[in-house]
Amino acid sequence: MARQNPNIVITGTPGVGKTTHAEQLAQATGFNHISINQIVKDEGFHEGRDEETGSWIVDEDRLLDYLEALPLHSAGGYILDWHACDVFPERWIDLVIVLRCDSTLLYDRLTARGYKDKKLEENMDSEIMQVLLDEARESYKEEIVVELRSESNEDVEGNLERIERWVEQWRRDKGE
Ligand code: DAT
Repeated sequence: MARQNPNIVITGTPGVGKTTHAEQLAQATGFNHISINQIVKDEGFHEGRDEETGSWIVDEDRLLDYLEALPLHSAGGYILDWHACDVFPERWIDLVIVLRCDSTLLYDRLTARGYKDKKLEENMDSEIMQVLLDEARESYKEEIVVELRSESNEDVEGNLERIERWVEQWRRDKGE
């Protein structure tokens, strides 16, 4: 049976605004917000932390088994929030939002979070080189990948309105 609600990936470099968007979108739509980082930590789907960057070394097989057991592909209505998006099977996903942010702003957000040295440098490079946008475009059909700016509160508001309209349209298209 086709799902009743779409599944949306919100991706982008750490600090770009994924959690901010995902939480507000979940509230507005009633969809389930899945913070992949949180699940990886809570469920122990990792093999410890990378010594240099402090990032989790994720056990993707166990993570995918966990997601597979959710009514994600049958019922839909999930918001998947993670800095990586190429692990989710294409058939699960209806929309991929890639958030982008000016590098000076991102620098301030990441230093405020206590990032420094290699971790800070890697994430700055990733944003400047649009690594996650390219990854999204390589992993999903071009027409479902949308790049949105996330620099101000007004951006968040506008983005949410746009995504909510998209969800309504998706439902209308399904109902036809
Ligand atoms: P992520 O989940 O991508 O790591 P976040 O949602 O935790 O990012 O945001 C990081 C910080 O930046 C947080 O203090 C909120 C702020 N922020 C993010 N997007 C913003 C925006 N569009 N306008 C203003 N502040 C924003």
